[in-house]
Amino acid sequence: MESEGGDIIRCATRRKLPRTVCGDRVLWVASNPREGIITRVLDRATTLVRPDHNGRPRPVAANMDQIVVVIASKPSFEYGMLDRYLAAAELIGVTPAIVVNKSDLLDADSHGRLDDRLSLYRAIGYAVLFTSTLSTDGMKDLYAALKGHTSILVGQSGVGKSSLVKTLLPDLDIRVGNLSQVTGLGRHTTTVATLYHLPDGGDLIDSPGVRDFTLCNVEPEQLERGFREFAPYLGQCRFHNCRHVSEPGCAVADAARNGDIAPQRLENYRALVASMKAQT
Ligand SMILES: Nc1nc2c(ncn2[C@@H]2O[C@H](COP(=O)(O)OP(=O)(O)OP(=O)(O)O)[C@@H](O)[C@H]2O)c(=O)[nH]1
Ligand SMILES: [Mg+2]
Ligand SMILES: [Zn+2]
Repeated sequence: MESEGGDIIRCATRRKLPRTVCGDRVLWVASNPREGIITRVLDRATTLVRPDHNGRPRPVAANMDQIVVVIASKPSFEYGMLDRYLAAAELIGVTPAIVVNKSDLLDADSHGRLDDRLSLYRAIGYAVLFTSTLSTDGMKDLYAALKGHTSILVGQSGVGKSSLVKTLLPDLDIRVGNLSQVTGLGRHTTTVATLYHLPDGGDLIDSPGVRDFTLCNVEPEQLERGFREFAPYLGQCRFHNCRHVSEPGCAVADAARNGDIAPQRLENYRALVASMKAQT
């Protein structure tokens, strides 16, 4: 736990309190020098939740106002996970941004193609940044986007989240996923979410990578609000409970046909609805 003065204090938690997560704000009392007891966990403005190994919802971090979905330029990304993260961000009321890391691995052609595949996100107002921790391309823009915010970096394992933090905060001893040259073992994959302060204000949370990200605590009927460009059409469908899957008179489907919504996004939305139905 970090005090207001910036001291790190080892704290026990009073029983019956909810489990604290990275980014939580707490009340505490000192018990010994440099030791304390957490007496209360303050209400969380926002919480990012994802399923644990057993599929139970588990908060990862709290109180962020920006979710930065990191994808790697190679291997090529899939729309599915990106859209699930974006929907999660929208549903918890947090601004998402998209970072394509490892841009150094792209030649001009593949850079252009990837940029095209992501242009549909720019069109709906999401920031899309290309970064490289090797060439440091785009790092200034990323820093500018993070400054003054509490952001969490999320995405698959190995896309370079910890490397981005390390590049932004070179004085910290942050371990990244280099294989040991000698043994080939000991990949430093991040195991817990950790919050770092940015020098000019704002915080950055590094989170453990996931193979996949699924939405927790979201009902199929809420999902439409996770796709921000659907908003103008919601309530305009023939059926008030239209799920925008195959119903006649669907305003969202019409918008996709007219090119006002990217057909790819509607496809991703429908795939997500189908996968949620399959679960229940
Ligand atoms: N070519 C290239 N490699 C990079 C870049 N950034 C990170 N890497 C490499 O990608 C590998 C994984 O980096 P990490 O920063 O540990 O990835 P991570 O997203 O934190 O992974 P987890 O902690 O497992 O979620 C390391 O070998 C890095 O050296 C980049 O911009 N370009
Ligand atoms: Mg990491
Ligand atoms: Zn509809």
